[in-house]
Parts: sequence; C-alpha cells; structure tokens
Amino acid sequence: MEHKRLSPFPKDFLWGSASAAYQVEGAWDKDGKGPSVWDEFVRIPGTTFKETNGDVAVDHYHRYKEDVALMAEQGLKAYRFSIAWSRVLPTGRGEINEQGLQFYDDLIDELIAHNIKPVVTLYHWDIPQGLQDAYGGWESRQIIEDFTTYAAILFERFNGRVHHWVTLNEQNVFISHGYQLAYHPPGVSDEKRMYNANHNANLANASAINKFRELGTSGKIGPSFAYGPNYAIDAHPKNELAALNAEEFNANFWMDIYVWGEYPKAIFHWLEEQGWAPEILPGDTELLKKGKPDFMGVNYYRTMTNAFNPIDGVGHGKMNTTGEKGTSEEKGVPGLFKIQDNPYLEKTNWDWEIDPTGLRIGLRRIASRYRLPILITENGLGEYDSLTDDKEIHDEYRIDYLRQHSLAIQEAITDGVEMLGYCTWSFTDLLSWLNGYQKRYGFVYVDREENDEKELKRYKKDSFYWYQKTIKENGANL
Ligand code: BGP
Repeated sequence: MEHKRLSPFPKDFLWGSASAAYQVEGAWDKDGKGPSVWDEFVRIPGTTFKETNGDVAVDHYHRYKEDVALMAEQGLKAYRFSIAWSRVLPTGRGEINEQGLQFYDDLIDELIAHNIKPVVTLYHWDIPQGLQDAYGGWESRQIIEDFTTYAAILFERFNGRVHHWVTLNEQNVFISHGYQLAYHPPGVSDEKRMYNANHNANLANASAINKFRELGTSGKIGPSFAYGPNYAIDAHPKNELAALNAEEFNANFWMDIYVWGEYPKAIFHWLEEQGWAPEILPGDTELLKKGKPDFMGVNYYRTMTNAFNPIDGVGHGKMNTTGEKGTSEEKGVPGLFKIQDNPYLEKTNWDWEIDPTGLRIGLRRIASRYRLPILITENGLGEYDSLTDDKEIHDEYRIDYLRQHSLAIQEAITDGVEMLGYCTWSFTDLLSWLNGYQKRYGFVYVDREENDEKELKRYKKDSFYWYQKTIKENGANL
C-alpha cells in the first residue's frame, strides 16, 4: 500500500545497535570464566574461516568504557548485548563467579550513566561446555531447569536497571546449525536429535519467561527470531505451495510455539511422517502456552524465494563464508521447497539478498499473525570495508542499506505495526562466527585482521555519523 505521508517514529523509539558476547568480548578465559562450546569448537581445524576465534575478538571486555563512550557520542538510545553464561556460572550451574557477573553489572551501569538503555540477551549461542559434557546441553531436558536458574540470577541482579530482555537469540539458527547442518557446535547432523533439542529449547524459553513473571521482574521479555520472509518465485500454484511450506517450516514452526504454544499442523504432521517429530510430554503444551512473550524480537537480513522441490530434489548446500560472490550452493528441503535466486534483488558479497521491502512484509506478517509489538534486534550489512590513509571509512553502501531499512520500518509503522525499536547489527566491527573478521557490520571500524590483532584501534565510519544524525532527528528525514 502507498501512503500519502508517513507516520513519525514514536517518541521513545529505541534507536540502538547490537553485539554478542563471543563476538566482541575476548578475555575468553579471564577472571574465572569457564569455556563455552564455541571456545572449544573453534579449535577444531576447518570449522571457521581461516581458523578465526573469539579469544581476543575486539577486546570489548577490556575496552567497554571506550566503546560505550562512542555509543554516547553517537546518541544511541539502546545497546543490545549478550551475557556469556559461562562467565556467570563457569560450568553452567552451581557457584556464581562474582567477577564475571560484575563485568555485566559495570557495563550496565556505564550504559545507564550515558542514557543508553541496556537490552540484555540471556543466550547468544555460547552454552557452557560443562553442560555439554555433563548431559549433551540442549539435548537433555535438564537444560530447562539450568537455563531458568541462570536466567533468574540475571533477572534478580539487574531488575530495575534493565527493561528489555531477550531470551534466546535465533533458536532456529543455533539449533539447525548445531544439529542438522553441523556448522555450529556440537557439529551434529541428525534431524531426530535436532527436533528434540529444539523442543527442549522451546521449553527452556517458556520456562525462563514464566520465571521472569514469577519474580515480578520489571520490563518486557521476548525471544529474538531470525526471520527471512518467504516468497514464491512466481504464481505457479506449486511454487506458491512451496513458499507456504517454507514459511511454515522456517518461521511459523518457531514463532507459533513462542506465541501460541503449538506447532503448525502441516509441518508437525510432515515431521511425524519422517520420524523426526519431537516427543511432547504431558505438561509441555501448558508450559509453552503460559510462556508467551511481550514482544517478538526480529533479526532480519534477507528474504527467501522458493520453488517446487520434488521428494528426490535438492537438499543441503554449502554456504558462502569466503565473501566470494556467487559461491553459495543451491539448497532446499526435498518434498517441501527449494531456494531460488530472486531476479529483482541485489546480493551482498556473501550472497545475502538485500531487500528492505521484505522487512516491511515480515513486520506486517508478524504483527497480523501474532498481534505483538516488535523489536528489531538485528539488521545490517556485512561487507568489506577499507580504511583510507586518512583513517576514514567511506561506507556509503552501508548508509544506503540502513537508510532503506529504516524507511521500511517507518512504512510498517504507518501500516499500523507497533514497533519498539531498531537495533542494527552491529555497533563495532566484530567476529562473524563463520566468516572471520573481514565481513564487517559496524558503525565503528576495528583495525584488526583474521590472524593479526594489531592494536584493535577504533575508527568511526561514515555510517556512524549518518546514524547519529538519524537518531537526533528521530528518523524524520530518511
Ligand atoms: C545473526 C547472529 C549474529 C550475527 C549476524 C550476522 O545470525 O545472531 O550473531 O553474526 O547473524 O551473521 P554473519 O556473522 O554470519 O554474517
């Protein structure tokens, strides 16, 4: 729909930016921190781009004051970061490591002192290795209790200072990459195990939300979901059906559970046919239904365009983690859908479609289906950047990307979607899990390379100033 004029962004709209512990902190074994599964996984040759790891990352653990000062200079209203579970509880349960917890306490105080609202993610993929070793992490129901206990420590400690909480970051990604595609720890490729681990994660998510309410914690809580809306390649009914399959399989399968406590019917039935459906025990559905979030957190990067895929059709295909354009392989789920190039969309060097209208479409779908407010917890452009001799970074391509996506949010607001905020990915450059340090997302350039940390100096990119102005004007002149 076309609007004669766009509605303004709400006055208290959270113009923010985001990060995750493993990708920025470094200090992987400092001050009592225990190892997480990522600390171990990155040591296995061939798992990451050029064997990169987060041992030092961008050293945010030691430089958080400098980073927060830059956020304040930019005028950021919110900063989303995650807490490393194994800093707080080195083996995942038992004694609290006070020094680890204190780091986050100090970071939160530093943000508040600069008028920046902390948005705290409880879990961004770094489950303590101790829990993986003890009972297989997400594969055991014991994770429900342990995650809830860990979450409760954070709710109690930061209640009143933190008003936006994110439970699990991209459950759909860490579960599928960890248990089906074997790109992430624990590197398993087994659908039956994957859907079981996923069901446990659903229960843990709901249980943490229930705990949040029981404790009377102030503020709002919700998951962050990696949502790539699905299109059909054309109006052929078989392709339309493929797009419907993809939307139910890749999106509703998670979001329906978060909001309604029920899996979508056709996909659950299909999983039963394959022998992959998770076991639903008495009490599960009740727990899931009770743990309804206050908002849907959305990580949006791209859309997917789908076509019919026969039962003996294409399956998993390799991802482009090198930044050599056009190296992703075709992929799909046999019998459900396969992903096609969308002739209308440009792609990044990592083959991700650039589609601001897709963001508006996604926001509209969520708002209508779930009737929840939406917080964009991630969105941004991963690209090569270059530092000029004058120590400047002219990332007009990123400004263009962020401007178009901000405009799509404003259009969605005008359509009637309730939007809480926009946390771009990312504030500083950081480690991309599988793509090393060369795939940059930040407003702040960090001078390091894959295997050379240099001095980790920070430089403001042109996009830093663009966002500064946009925040100041509350998005009035996009
Ligand atoms: C999301 C993750 C982030 C971040 C981002 C960019 O899936 O939540 O942690 O990494 O994607 O992805 P990538 O680093 O693969 O380019």
